[in-house]
Amino acid sequence: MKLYHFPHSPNTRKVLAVIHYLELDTELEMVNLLTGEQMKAEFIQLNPNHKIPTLEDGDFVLWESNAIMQYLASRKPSNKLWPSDPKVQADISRWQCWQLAHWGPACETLIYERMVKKITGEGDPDPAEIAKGEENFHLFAAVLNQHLKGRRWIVGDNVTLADFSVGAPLTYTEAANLPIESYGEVRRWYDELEKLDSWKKTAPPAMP
Ligand SMILES: N[C@@H](CCC(=O)N[C@@H](CS)C(=O)NCC(=O)O)C(=O)O
Repeated sequence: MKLYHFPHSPNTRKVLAVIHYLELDTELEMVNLLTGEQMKAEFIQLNPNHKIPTLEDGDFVLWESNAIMQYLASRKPSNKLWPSDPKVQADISRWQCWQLAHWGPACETLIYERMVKKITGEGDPDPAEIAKGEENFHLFAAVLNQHLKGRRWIVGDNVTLADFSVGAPLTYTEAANLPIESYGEVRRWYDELEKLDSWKKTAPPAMP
């Protein structure tokens, strides 16, 4: 199996965390987003959305990070990241969908405005975008904070794909000044995630 990735991308990080946690034998090929390698014809043939992560397993090509995580986890039956109980899987899937639809975009707006624009020289943060990002961040952080009360992990008693998916955008809490200080449960849970070897090993290198 080969994973096309970019080490600074939160969507890459959640997939790499699964690979490390389950010790899956996977070849890694970097697609440098800063130099536009994702627009090369060979890559567009694999993923017409020109986005990483993208997985190649023989002639099966899969894109969308959360789908890749589920596919990889199902390669190792009876693991705790993606237990086989349909209700548990549905619950994990629910949080992965929530991340993709609501939580991720709220965080990404702030990450783009406050961090990515600086790196790519795209100018100052747009105050209207920051206001929108912060409003959405607070809306969804409150949902997550409430859910985490009395829970160590998002679903059940063990770390699962849900924690990797929802945790990934918080990689850039400090760099993008994500306002999590008033969400004590989110902070406590994310600190726990940061203690895992599979999370530590996938921390992005310093930005160029
Ligand atoms: N929904 C997709 C989003 C993937 C995504 O946005 N990838 C970004 C990096 S985090 C990317 O490759 N951007 C390059 C581009 O759009 O050209 C997923 O979860 O895999």
